[in-house]
Amino acid sequence: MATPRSIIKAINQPYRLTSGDIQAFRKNGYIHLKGVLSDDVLGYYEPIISRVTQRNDPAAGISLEDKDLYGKAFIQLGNLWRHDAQVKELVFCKRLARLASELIGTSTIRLYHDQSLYKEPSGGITPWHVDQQYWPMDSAKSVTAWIPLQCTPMAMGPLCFGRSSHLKHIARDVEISNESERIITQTIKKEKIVEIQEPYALGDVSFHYGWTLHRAGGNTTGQTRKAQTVIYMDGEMRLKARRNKNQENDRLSWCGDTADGAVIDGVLTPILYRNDHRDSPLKRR
Ligand SMILES: O=C(O)CCC(=O)C(=O)O
Repeated sequence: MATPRSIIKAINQPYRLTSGDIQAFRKNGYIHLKGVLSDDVLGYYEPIISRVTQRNDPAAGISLEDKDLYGKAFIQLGNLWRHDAQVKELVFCKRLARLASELIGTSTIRLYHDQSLYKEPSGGITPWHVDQQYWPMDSAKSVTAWIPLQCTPMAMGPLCFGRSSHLKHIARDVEISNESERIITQTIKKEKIVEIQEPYALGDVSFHYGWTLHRAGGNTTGQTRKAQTVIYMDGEMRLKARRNKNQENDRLSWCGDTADGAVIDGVLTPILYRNDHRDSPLKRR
């Protein structure tokens, strides 16, 4: 069945940022925006994303106790847009891609990949980490949209950000692990970085830079914490020499046959938004 036109319209119309929003994002390394997606939009896409995640769960059949730290943190499925045409509508939508473009200040925005992150009931913490440790990108112009698919109280493990930590070069070579949790927890105390963790209402979406420190608490509720993410990068992002095995894995997964130093411009990383400057971003919603 085709997606209702009202839904397609809603996910492609602009969300108006203020200049204060953009400044706050660049200073703090993250922004938590209210009312980005309507109840109708989430009510429509949540069951589709959940079905795709369930059907393709790479760890299906393994109980929570038998999973490693990463597996306890969440069920993770990448590039749902390749599995389902309707999920593709949301992942490719202009409302989110435009926000990404305005926040990081690029004239074009490219998809890096999307993923669902489902924290099961009693699911563990997501340890402190930086995303760009995993990404072979030659600039900091990357941003993740974190889209909870239900309202997410503190007990479910919403994202927590280290304010302005993207400017500090902390733990950039440490992959997500018990060690990243330990090292970053200590450094945050030492550097007096403020931790911001807030509940998300339905429709709230946050954006964080690839170098922003973040984590999530465990899910102490009896309900799965469902989140979809879309990772965007500058349309001109180039492939850099890999610093670790994670970046090499990501190159193989997402970067096709891009040569070192070239723009990451493959079939998996299309341009999603071009800012044609006809419509100023800095108007009130
Ligand atoms: O959903 C989570 O618990 C972690 C998400 C995350 O680290 C990210 O989207 O970058």
